[in-house]
Amino acid sequence: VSAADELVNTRDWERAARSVLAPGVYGYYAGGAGDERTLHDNRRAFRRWRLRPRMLVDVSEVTTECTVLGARSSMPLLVAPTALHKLAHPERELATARAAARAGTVMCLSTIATSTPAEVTAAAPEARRWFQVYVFRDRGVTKAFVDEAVDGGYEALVLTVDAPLFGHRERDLRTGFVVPPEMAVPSFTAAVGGPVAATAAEIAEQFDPTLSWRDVEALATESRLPVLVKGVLTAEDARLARDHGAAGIVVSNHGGRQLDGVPASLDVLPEVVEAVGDDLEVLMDGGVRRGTDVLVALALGARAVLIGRPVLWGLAVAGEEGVLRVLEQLRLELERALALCGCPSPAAVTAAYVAPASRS
Ligand code: FNR
Ligand code: LAC
Repeated sequence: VSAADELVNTRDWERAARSVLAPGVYGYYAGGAGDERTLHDNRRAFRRWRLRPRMLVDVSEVTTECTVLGARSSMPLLVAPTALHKLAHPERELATARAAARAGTVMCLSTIATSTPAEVTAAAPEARRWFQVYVFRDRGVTKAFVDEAVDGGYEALVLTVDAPLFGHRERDLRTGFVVPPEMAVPSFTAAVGGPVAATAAEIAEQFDPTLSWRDVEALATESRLPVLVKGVLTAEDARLARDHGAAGIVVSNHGGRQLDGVPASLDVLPEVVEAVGDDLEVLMDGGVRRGTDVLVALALGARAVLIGRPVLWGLAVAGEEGVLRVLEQLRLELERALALCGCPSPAAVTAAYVAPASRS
């Protein structure tokens, strides 16, 4: 796609993706729950902070490299689990995983993927891969997918805890969005016993709403992989996650798609870091669209951030190359922001590099 040359930031990629995607698919990807207040607040939260750069620091060598769950990543920005990549591009999650591998960062595969964990392993064996877990009412289906991820060398499980059912997504109601029956969603097909056209809400009906903290412990014990609990928004739940054996937490409101009216992820990050930041790794996602956003999240105590929608925009516009370009543009933005702040690496970023914006 030659027009991709003009796409210089995530906003450009979103505009381009909107023009190539069917309205129902764009609405499913872009939308949030209810009045989309939380969706918008995720972005606005970053504007409530200002950077405090330091001068005359040697930044002749700046790196964005960092350590996440004990292993190297090219940057503290990872690919969040998002469903149904085939709606964006025929090469689906395989393209996304290859791009993440080339960018040197972690790809988190969704349970609601249009590829199996083993297919993604085969497509991008060199990628650092995590598997996001939705626990189905049929626990056997979940066990089979987790086993496949363990066998395929996935390094961690990301247990999403904010979706016993899906939020009220009005864009999907307006467009009548359904997952086409010919689009294979292996986990869902296994759970319902055959291919069917389903709304997002109908997919979530297969999730087990009895899930509890004991399941966090069981998942860690049975898989022997580190478990990250995704969707924590309070210090109380962060402590519970730690006490039930989590290796990390993803502070997240699911990109504003679940309970409208909860705070922006960035706004609760400090509370979670204060509660458990010394004990486990705290990650965040929601509204990260700029290298400077990554820097602010690091300053507030995040080990790394994840991005959801921008990856889908890159995938929709230009497949693997599109995802790679989105990731690389953000990496370069972060590198520049670090240099201009006088931070030679992500590890150098502390709370001293940000201050609340004065009200204007
Ligand atoms: C998601 N998200 C998500 N999370 C998850 O744990 N499992 C999933 O299958 C999905 N699917 C999904 C689909 C789509 C279209 C979106 C936009 C999001 C949530 C995702 O992991 C992440 O929390 C947010 O996307 C982060 O916000 P941004 O970066 O999109 O603002
Ligand atoms: C969503 C799911 C699949 O947010 O987590 O649509």
